[in-house]
Amino acid sequence: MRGFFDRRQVLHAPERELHNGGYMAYAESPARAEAVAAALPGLEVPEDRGEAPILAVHDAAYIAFLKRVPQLWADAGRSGDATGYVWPVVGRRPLNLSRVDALIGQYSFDASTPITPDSWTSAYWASQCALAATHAVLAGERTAFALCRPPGHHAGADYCGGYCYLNHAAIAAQAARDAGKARVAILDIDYHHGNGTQDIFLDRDDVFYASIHADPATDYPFFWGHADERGEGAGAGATRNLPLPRGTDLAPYREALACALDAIAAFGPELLIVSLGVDTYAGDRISFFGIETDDYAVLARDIAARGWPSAILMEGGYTVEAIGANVRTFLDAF
Ligand code: Q9C
Ligand code: ZN
Repeated sequence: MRGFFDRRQVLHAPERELHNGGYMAYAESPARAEAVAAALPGLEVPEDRGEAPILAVHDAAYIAFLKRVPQLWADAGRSGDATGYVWPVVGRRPLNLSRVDALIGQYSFDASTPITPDSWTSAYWASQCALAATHAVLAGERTAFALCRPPGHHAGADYCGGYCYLNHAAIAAQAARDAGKARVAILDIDYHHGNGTQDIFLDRDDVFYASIHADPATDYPFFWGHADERGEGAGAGATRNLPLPRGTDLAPYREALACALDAIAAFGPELLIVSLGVDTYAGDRISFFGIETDDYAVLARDIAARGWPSAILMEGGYTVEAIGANVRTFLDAF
């Protein structure tokens, strides 16, 4: 299987994150990508397709913000990573604010995406990997892999959050639509609900979004991913959420996966994008499912058996010692 990765994706290295009331070392580390790359010999450097496919999903003002924040942060006399502390949830209305702290509040939804001088560069190349894998599949490969890092599924059209700055799965799906594929499905099997991906396609009927994740009643991102979120307007019925309790292991996970795959089959996609998070792993540092390394082969075969041309994009997975084996096991079986 062809796979894509660019060395510039490890430049982004925030120092710390707010976690359960204190700071801890940033879990979404460059070492994650290094470990996956070490387990997958032969990854290719993606072609540079420019910003146009990114701007087909993300607002131009948000992209300008990502590029500009490090300079604004320095101009304000700050050191360290740019992080916000005010989010306009209450009484939100359009304002033309320019202070960096206000802009971070406007363009993010949580404190998990510090912005460093390298964040844009690393996220940009992660998107290029997703595009390279997608175009490989559009050109006739049955499957291709993109080592996207930083990940993407929590990022919306005009916001970052949850370690995500650019939504690579959405960018890939939109590129496939623009290349003439009428119906694209995204299957999100990261431990966390992909609120950004859902938000981007919520009111559309051309991109189906199905997600299996920890119940947001107990787990991040809390406010999205509940079973009653099924799409809006033209997109009514084109979103499917399958929340599962903490402690879920292979057997119940496979039942949910069969439901998601049946829903995707009823939609009839011409291309499948898999948002692959291996933070469902039993030993994950920040998550609470019970999927073992060998189980990833079972899940991969369940998905591959449906026969859809598939681009597989990396999302989460935070136990660096296991992430390579988990991804490799999934891809080998696929
Ligand atoms: N105390 C992905 O797996 N931090 N994002 C939560 C909980 C954010 C996970 C802190 C977790 C985001 C792509
Ligand atoms: Zn996750």
